[in-house]
Amino acid sequence: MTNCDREPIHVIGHVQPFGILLAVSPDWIVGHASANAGTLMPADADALIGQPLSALLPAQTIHDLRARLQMLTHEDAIARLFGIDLMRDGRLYDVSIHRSARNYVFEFEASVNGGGQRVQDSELVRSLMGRIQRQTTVERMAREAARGLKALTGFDRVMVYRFNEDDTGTVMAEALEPGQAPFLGLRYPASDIPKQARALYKRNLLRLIADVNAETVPILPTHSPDGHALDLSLSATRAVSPIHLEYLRNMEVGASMSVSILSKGKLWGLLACHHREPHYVDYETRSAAELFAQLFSYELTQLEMNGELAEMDRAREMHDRLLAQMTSQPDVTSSLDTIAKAIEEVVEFDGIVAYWDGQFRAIGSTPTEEEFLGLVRFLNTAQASSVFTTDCISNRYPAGAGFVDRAAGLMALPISRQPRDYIVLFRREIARSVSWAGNPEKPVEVGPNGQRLTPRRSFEAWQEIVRGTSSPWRPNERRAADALRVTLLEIVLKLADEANASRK
Ligand code: BLA
Repeated sequence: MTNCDREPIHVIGHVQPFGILLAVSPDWIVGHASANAGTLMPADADALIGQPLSALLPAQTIHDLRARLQMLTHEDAIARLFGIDLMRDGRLYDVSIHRSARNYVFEFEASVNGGGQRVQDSELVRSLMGRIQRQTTVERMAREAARGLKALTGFDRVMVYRFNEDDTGTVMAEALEPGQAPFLGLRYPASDIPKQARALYKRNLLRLIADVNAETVPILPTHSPDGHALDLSLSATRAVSPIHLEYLRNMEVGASMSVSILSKGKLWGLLACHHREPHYVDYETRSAAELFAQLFSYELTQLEMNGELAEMDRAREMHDRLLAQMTSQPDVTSSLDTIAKAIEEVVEFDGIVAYWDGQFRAIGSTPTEEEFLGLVRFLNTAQASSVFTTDCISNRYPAGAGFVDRAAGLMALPISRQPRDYIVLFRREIARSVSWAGNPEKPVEVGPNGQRLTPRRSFEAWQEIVRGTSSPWRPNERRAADALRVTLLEIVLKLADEANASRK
């Protein structure tokens, strides 16, 4: 765990100044109030604590709020009201309600459009979704989503930030104002969005930082009488980590918003928005942005799944063909051409070796037989009962450096019961160039918060040339190889049986 992973963001004890927060017990006694509560109600925050909410708000308001609690049907549910006259004095507010432990938490924001924005917003979301649905690649879909969210929320810059397998992230699409320097294609270290933040963003899908320089408002008291700080995980107006505010200031950003993109239960990425100046987006429009991101996530998942299904179909066809062709051949090494042609259709590779019963055969760019024998000893010790992949052989097997000019990555398919016989696919090195935002080797400095880590100051693109590495093996390619291994194992056993039978 890094310091960043320990930064307590869900019990931060403050809201942003655009929000007013009240937390009440199950019997509606005020337990916490943000220090600015006096701007809404006729008493200061201190004086509200311990009072029944019914003594503080008009009866009709209490009735309206109570009715909304029925919408809190599951643990992470959030109920919303737009443009309601809380004090019956003509001032309209948007309201967010959720449960936090045993409390009900109410958050109020002065309403900009008095509830009238919703129809316009939903009309816009509908037409934006039409454009998204027409796209046939994830990249194009992401570009439409960035443009769409920019139109909906008015941010200067909207990015689609996609998490890689190692939790680093890449800006894969971007919509900008003229004259802004693009971040498109830049990669950011995993620590920029620490673990607990990524976990939180799966539960609470949108966060707005309306002004990175605004003074935040404390929630009173900091701890309830039973010693707990109020859990703000689902809050709409939560203040954010000072570390992250420093990061945004370093980036010369005045306001930030991000909306989660979930796919198959995972945090796939974020729609990340920046503004050079402070930028408040009202709760109605934020709710529309959240809906837009949910619909986009759904379309994205569908598109990705369709691609996977098509690939699985091809893998199945390849199998059937292989099975038919190989049963007429005497052994694995002599059918290597057939095998290579079949695999080629589902997995990309530059070289292939069959090693069976002590016989070596190679096609394309591979290690020599001598080099391969060393590698087999290593593979035998690796978890050789299933498909084994690496995109950097020399990381796992140092002697691999000796043939890096021919093979940098491998996928090994063990094809006998004992780890001894293999089909191994090789990929050549690609000197990949990764553009990091700032030097990733120096992600941190000591900052105003003492010895804690602070984000790196420079966001100048920093090129890292990755050597000795092949392109990564995709999960789909692994799946196809796994299925193929089972087929090959079947064929191999059958061939061995036949050989035995003819010897008798
Ligand atoms: C949160 N970091 C975030 C968030 C983003 C990023 C999008 C979500 C909050 C928001 O919407 O602003 C990072 N923003 C990015 C990236 C881009 C961008 C990568 O626009 C790329 C274009 N951050 C650090 C380090 C630490 C850190 C070293 O760089 C830790 C010390 C912390 N980032 C950090 C924390 C949060 C965060 C604690 C959570 C903020 C919160 O929700 O309270």
